[in-house]
Amino acid sequence: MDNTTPASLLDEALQRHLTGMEAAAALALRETLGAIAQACVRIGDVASLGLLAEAHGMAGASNVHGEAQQRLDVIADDLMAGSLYECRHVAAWASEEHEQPHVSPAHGVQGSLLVVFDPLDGSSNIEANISIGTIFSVLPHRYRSVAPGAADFMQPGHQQLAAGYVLYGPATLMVLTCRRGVLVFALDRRGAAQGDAPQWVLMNDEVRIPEHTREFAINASNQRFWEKPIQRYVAECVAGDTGPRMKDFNMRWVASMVAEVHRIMTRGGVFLYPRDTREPRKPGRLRLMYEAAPMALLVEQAGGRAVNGTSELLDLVPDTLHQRVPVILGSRDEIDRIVGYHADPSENVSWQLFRTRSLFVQPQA
Ligand code: AFP
Repeated sequence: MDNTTPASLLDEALQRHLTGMEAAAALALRETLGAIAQACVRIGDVASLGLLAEAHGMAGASNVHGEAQQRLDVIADDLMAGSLYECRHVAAWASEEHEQPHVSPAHGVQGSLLVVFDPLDGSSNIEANISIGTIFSVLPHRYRSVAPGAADFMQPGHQQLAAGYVLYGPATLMVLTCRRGVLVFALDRRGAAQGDAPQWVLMNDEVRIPEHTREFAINASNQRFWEKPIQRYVAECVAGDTGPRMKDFNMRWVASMVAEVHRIMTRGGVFLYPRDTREPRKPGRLRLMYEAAPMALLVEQAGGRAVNGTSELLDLVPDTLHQRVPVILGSRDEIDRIVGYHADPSENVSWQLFRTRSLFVQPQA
């Protein structure tokens, strides 16, 4: 083991956690999650060095969405690909940074798993030294003996075998589900001075998202593009104890989905990146396969709910690898309410309220 390999605490915890699962399937999952975790330790190392490692700044290229790549996007993508390349269970992987999936040269036919990932979510926050993260999803490679193509990845989120994210914040945390609840690991680097490998230490194996909340997260600069049910929901939150909700709400927006979801995992809340009318061709901002679906599985496994407004995110069958979807997730009671508003968008739309109370417009005299 070199000094960047996380020690076996993660594997020991997963062995216990996966008790009862068929042995070969459990081994494949453990080793694959170990490979992902190892890549994330290295990504975290580079991210934490920032300017010192010349990891800040633009890479000078664009990704498949036409977004300018940061150097750290490219480094993180390479580190993840390198780790998956060596993992004997991974037949192919797909990333935000590439148009097409990569088939493992050595394991493409026999590997039992597919991995989809966003190597560095929230990368526009890098230079501001705000929390960023890696999001990953593990799917079955159902038709083994043939190397997988893009069509093999087109599986609805409820078929994910595991999903998770690593948050590179003040602490480096991995939040993981293998469909048996949600586990939180913290990366312990305290042995580094003695040359000990960093260790993923299990901190919590019963994450529950509170059903009730007074906190929501949305990019309010898009307000004029929102559809009626979202206009109504936010207007009612902003109206606080003088509106129909009869309680005050608090708003947060980090613009880093991993940080946003982690806050919800910790204390509840609602995260919305809804459908809007800006670009009708793009029904949402976030990507189904490596943002929405893995986060939806985590949230549901923690007792929350994740929808696109009308349907469960985990039921959506992707059309393309980089498909975008509206995302609304978090505390169950609030998501139930928002789905209700979508079911009958004309019901009780508080346009009166909205005219007098906007996010940034002061009430008119
Ligand atoms: P980047 O990785 O390009 O910074 O995108 C981050 C993200 O996909 C997600 O993490 C945020 O919730 C969302 O975009 C932020 O979007 P806005 O820029 O509209 O605030």
